[in-house]
Amino acid sequence: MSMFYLPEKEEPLRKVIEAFPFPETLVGAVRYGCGHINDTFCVLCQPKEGDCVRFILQGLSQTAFPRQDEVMENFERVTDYLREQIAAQGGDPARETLTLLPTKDGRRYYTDETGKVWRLMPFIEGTDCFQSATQERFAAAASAFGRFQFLLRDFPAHLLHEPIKRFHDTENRFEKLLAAIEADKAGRAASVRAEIDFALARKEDCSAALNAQRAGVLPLRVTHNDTKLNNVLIDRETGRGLCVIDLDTVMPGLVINDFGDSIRFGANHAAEDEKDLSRVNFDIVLYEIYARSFIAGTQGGLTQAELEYLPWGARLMTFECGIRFLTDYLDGDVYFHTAYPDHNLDRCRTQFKLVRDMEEQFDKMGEIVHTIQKELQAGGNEK
Ligand code: ADP
Ligand code: GN1
Ligand code: MG
Repeated sequence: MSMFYLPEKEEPLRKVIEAFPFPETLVGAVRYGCGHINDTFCVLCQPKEGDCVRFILQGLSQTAFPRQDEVMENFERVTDYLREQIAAQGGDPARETLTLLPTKDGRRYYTDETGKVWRLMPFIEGTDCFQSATQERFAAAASAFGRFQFLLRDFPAHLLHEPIKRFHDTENRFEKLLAAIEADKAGRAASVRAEIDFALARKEDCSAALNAQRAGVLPLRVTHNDTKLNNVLIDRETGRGLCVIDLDTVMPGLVINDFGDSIRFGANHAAEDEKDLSRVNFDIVLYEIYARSFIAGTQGGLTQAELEYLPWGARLMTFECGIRFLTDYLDGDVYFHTAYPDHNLDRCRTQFKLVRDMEEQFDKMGEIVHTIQKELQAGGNEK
């Protein structure tokens, strides 16, 4: 590893890299991607013959995932299952789902001296990962996440751990916000009164989906739970949503949340941390495009109640994410990666702006789902 390039601040990674049997000459490793949770690196190797090969080396966040063994057990079970399903559908499992590459001593991942898990995966080449939507990209992501739901429809949910308890329990997220306001660990509460008031005024909303779940109206399914546009790799050649990644939160959940989290992140033209809120606007055209491809991608897998609640999924995931950013801001930025002191606050503000927009257009959001449903039924009857 003498000529190997590693930025000085990443020196601890050297030991991790040594745990894996990389082919031939290691060229370098650099931080990669825009995830807010894990430590992701791209490792470059030069084999004796042919082009350089890239790998993704990822260390799991110990803050987000206290039970790292459970995350990895889920990861393996889900990807093993997906590999079979993809092959059965005539797809290419090596490109359409993630694969773990073993350590030198034959383990499926490496655990460092702090207990942090590191996993190595082939870099899925010929794909792009986008931070903002166009109509084409958004439709591609929607089909991929809809298909993901379809492929996992019969996955035995009891085999899955719940790596983050109450992950999309919006009522509990609200309680955590109240606790963070009360504790005011970073001394920031007084400066974000407007954001706190915005959240407090929406306490009742937090129960909209949970009440329906408790009443047996919305079923639990195996869901992804983190369906941002940058958690799907899009095939550069075909433009298709090829591979759903970031599988650490796959667990039983509500399908409306998978729909909603995608809308939260993608159905607008500004970044999640845009400072100029006049640029942050919920785009109902993108919403419609996503809804059409997502519903089609599930291949008739959604119940009538799930379809009815899709708009709530969007509104709730956006609100919940806003209160999570606000909570982390009040806690002193301990959960999400941040690049500057007010980063979580800027993110919270974009989410709350989008919530306001969605509230204004809520009826229209429901009508759009109805229209799509009719279209798909008519299309189905024609066949
Ligand atoms: P986080 O939980 O921090 O968001 P992700 O698993 O989403 O971590 O990975 C971060 C980024 O790394 C992704 O957005 C994507 O750009 C890239 N990435 C992850 N796995 C792969 C892969 N197998 N091939 C290509 N790119 C990948
Ligand atoms: C995190 O890991 P990443 O960046 O794909 C977070 C999501 C949030 C999202 C906000 C495990 O997703 O829940 O919605 O940031 N993931 C976890 O951008 O907390
Ligand atoms: Mg991610």
